[in-house]
Formats: sequence, C-alpha cells, structure tokens
Amino acid sequence: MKSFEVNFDGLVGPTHNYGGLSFGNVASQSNSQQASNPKEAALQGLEKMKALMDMGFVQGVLAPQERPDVAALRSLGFSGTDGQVIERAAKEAMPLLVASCSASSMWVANAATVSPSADTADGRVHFTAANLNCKYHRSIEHPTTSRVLGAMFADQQHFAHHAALPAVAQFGDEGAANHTRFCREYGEAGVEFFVFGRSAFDSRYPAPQKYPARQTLEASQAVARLHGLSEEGVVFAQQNPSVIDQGVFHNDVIAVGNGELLFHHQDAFLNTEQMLAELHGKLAARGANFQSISVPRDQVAVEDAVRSYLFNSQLLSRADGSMLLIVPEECRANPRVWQYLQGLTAAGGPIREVKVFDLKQSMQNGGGPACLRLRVALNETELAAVNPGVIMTAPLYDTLTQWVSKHYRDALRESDLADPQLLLECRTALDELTQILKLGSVYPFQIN
Ligand code: SUG
Repeated sequence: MKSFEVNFDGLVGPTHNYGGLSFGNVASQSNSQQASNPKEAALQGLEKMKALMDMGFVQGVLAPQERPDVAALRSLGFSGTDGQVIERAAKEAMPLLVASCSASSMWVANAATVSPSADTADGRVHFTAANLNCKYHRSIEHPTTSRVLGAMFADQQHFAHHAALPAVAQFGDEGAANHTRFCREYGEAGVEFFVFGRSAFDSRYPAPQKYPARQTLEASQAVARLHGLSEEGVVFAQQNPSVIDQGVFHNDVIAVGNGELLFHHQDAFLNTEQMLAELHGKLAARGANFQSISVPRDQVAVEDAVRSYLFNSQLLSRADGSMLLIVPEECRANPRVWQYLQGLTAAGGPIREVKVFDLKQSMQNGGGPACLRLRVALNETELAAVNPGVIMTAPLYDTLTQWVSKHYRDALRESDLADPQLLLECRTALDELTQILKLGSVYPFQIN
C-alpha cells in the first residue's frame, strides 16, 4: 500500500501580531511592538502550501484559533459583554489582552505529537495535543486544537486522539517540534525520536540556566506510552542546555529529520555519539539505513542557526529518493549559512536541492517553514479517511487567498487589539472558514 507524509500547514490567523510573548525565543523578543501584517503573513503561508502541492506533495491545512480569546479573558475574571471584556482587559491588564490575541496557533509543529499507525500498538494514527505549558498565550491553544484535529481526523477506526498532558511545567509538552520520526518508508514501522530539554523528576539531568527548557523527559515518555510505542521504536535524547540558552527553544530550531536522515548542528544534543548509535541500531533492526549530517560549528555557529533558521527547514523526500530542503529567505541572507548550503547540495549526498521561501512575517516571531507544518504519515486508506475539506487543492488555494484578502488587515499594532471591531471581523472570518474547510463548529463562539 502507498504511504505519504502529509504536511498540514497552519493557516495564519487574522490577529497575527508581534507581542514579544516568548521569553527564550530571540525573534519574538526582538521584534516586540513592531507593526505586523496579518494579510501578508497568511498569504506567505498559503504560497508555501501551494508550492509544495504543485511539486506533487500531499498538502493539508490546519485552521487558526479564535482570537481574541474572550473565554480565556473571562476565566481570568474579566466580565460583561464580549466588548466590555476586551475593553477592561485593555485598560487593566494589556499583557493579558495581547496574550489572548496571539495568532501563535499558526506554528502547528507545536499543535500535537503524531505517531503513524505503523508504529503504534493498536495500528491507529495517534495524536496528543500539546499542553504548551511554558507560555500562557500558547497554553490556551490545546482545547481548540483538539477539536480541530478531531474534525480533521474524525474516523475512530483509523485515528486516536489524546487530551493534552497535565497542565503543569513538569509535563511541559511542545508537540512535534521536539519529535522526529525516522523510517525506511512512511508506511513501515520506524523509530520515533523524542528530544527533551530537562527532566522534571530526576536532578541528574542538566538544565539550561538562562532560558526555559520547554519540553520535559517525563512529558515525552508519557506521549510515547499513550501512543503505544514499543521500546525498540523509540529513542529519547537530551537537547544541549547551552543551545537552549542561546535561543534554541525547540529542537526543531537546531535539527530536522526525515526518512533515514537526521540533519543537525554539531552542538544540538548531549551525548551525541551514543544517541546516534542507538538510532542507527534501532533503525537497522527495522531494515533502515540511518544516516546523519552534522553541521560543524566552525562553519555555522549556533547563533547563525538561530538567526537564519537553517534547521527549521522542511526536509522532503522526492519520488526519485533524493531530498529537498525548504528554507526561509533568512538562510540566503546569511553568507555562512548560504555557503554551507551550496556545499551541501554540491556534495552529492542525500540533500540535492534547496528551495527558498519568504516567510518573514512568521519568522519575525520565531516561526520558520518547519514550525508552520504538522507532519502526519498516512497510508492510502488513512488518507482517504481524512476530512477532504482540509486537503489543499488549486480551488481551495484560490478560495483561501480570496478569504484572506477579504477579511484580513494589512497592519496590526498593539493598540488595534482593543478595537471591538477586530473581534467581529475575526469571528466573521472564522465562521466562514469552518464552512470552507468543512470543520463544523469548533470555536468557542460557535459552541457556547
Ligand atoms: O512558541 N512564537 C512561538 C514560535 C513557535 C515556533 N515553533 C517551532 N519552533 N516549532 C513560540 O515561541 C511569539 C508570539 C509573540 O511574541 O507575539 C511566539 O509565540
């Protein structure tokens, strides 16, 4: 049976703004308070989806969330009509209004961890929504994420959904951003690679000093258990705490993997040799020939990786077996990174081509090509069971670009977030979107 890796990209929501909300994420902090352009952000994302579809990849789309999140503000004690809730939050606690307006659900690599059916005990595709416990503005995503994923992957014969882990820092879970799956073919059993930043219960593991480690070992282990993964099918590894302190807030800022290949920075992990040997051995037992490409720090410093998002790239397998790397424009702008990439594709290794995309609006909040997509490996039968409304087609692309052009603003500043009109605009747009994507009622304003 044929199998695919389907990339579901997050559609940027109409409140995309630079709130400076993510301590430890250099881009989010340094672009705080700049005016954003939600329309351009959404169109840039759609452009990437269309390009991948045109190249022959199966591409999907994941809906944004309802923002401003009035229900979240109510739970923090703001009351009155929806308009009054926003007005009071703006007056009394602007940072909370900003957090409740973040369009951060666009970075769907953080929406959930996904295990393909070939790896799980019950032969279903398993999803665990990420609790995103490290940041308030992200911690409010998972209830809607679960409803949207449920509407996309509704068939219980093929898809199993788990609620987010307990909402405490000890189980901090950032989803697929810290999870990679290696395999020979997408439909065959593979090895799932979980990367954590610290242990919450075992003080023998080191931890970063300056910035938070968002993912814990215990969260990764819980997800592996929930998904029914076997001991032979998992590897746990620790992120190097010193790179977290240099702004690598997720592992997908310093490493990316696909098929039999791990592409990573030399300083990405602790105990690298041991971890690579474990991956090699476990994949060999599954008939796969694991390889890794380590990018040396004297060619690309961690700082260059963080600024350019070289590793927040999409590594895609083409029909001829070679791989394509989708990188953001910032890689071309960095001479050391660009030179490295020229050498990489000329070397005759597995990565043969690099394609560059302009994702500046998302990049300025620390979200590159890989953050914007959730990978779901599916076989033909499972793909046929996915809600067809969320699979990208040329007509859907046209409809979504028109929808964005009709509803989105082209400039948004902090002061605009208190505008009661913005709430109405967003709800009107999202109500229409659930019809376009055939999701049913998934947003709080539709179900309460
Ligand atoms: O969680 N930025 C996101 C970026 C997530 C990137 N995802 C991956 N690496 N997979 C975050 O830090 C910034 C929002 C603001 O500041 O307005 C933000 O949430």
